[in-house]
Amino acid sequence: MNRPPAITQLRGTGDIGTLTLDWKPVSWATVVDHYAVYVAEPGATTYTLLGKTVYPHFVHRGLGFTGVTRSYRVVTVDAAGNRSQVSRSVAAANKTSVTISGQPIARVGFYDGKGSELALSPKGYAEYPTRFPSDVDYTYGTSVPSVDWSYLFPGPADKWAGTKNHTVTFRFDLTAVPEQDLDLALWLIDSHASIPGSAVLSVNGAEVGRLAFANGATKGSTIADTTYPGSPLKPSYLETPLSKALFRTGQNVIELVKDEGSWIAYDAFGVYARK
Ligand SMILES: [Ca+2]
Repeated sequence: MNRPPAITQLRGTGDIGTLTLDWKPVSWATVVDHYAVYVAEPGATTYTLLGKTVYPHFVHRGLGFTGVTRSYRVVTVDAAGNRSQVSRSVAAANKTSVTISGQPIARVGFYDGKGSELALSPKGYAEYPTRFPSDVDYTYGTSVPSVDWSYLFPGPADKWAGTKNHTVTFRFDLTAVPEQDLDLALWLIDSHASIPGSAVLSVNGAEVGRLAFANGATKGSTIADTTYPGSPLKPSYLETPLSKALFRTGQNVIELVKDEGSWIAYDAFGVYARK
């Protein structure tokens, strides 16, 4: 039997809920049927088959919100069914969410995989122009999620919201300038499948950057729950650091301007301090 070569340069990149594996594919001279990806849980010595792929790329999903280091390795299987030796194993962890590691400062909604606690949920988007004619302007502590924070954040591609840019403004107080950087946690239950677009993020009038949203399933405009078996929604988790230098004592303002693409559907939005 002629063994196909093992892959090289296996590496893992952790994100919230997922771990992405990439590797250098074997030479074109090998007719590959698939790569078999194996995982060992922490402390385990045995590897179990995680999945098969024809690409030099695999995403391990559903890993939760607390980082766990697992070991991965890959076997090349050629067209004749011959298996390579196992690749070198690599240890990699999914990321821990700031909603686990941090201390909440100001939040809208619960980080629970549902949008049902927010205004107009689960399918009242057509009322957005009349309920939010000047978009969402939310003050933490006095505004109410089920009344003042729309479950959908429309973009310029949405005719039902006027085919224009939209802004969400989030106001919260700090009793002191933070000693460490803060983190923004923007979780979505879903987004548009092909044009989720992006938004410009500003803090206290200073532009910080552009947040790009992951492709969803275009179902979150009428369904609020990602947590039941078979839910068609595709949630995503966006967490980004915010420099402590951006903040001040008293009222602070975070603004998102959706100037690209279609809507996103919120799970929760919040600012976290580091412990
Ligand atoms: Ca929620």
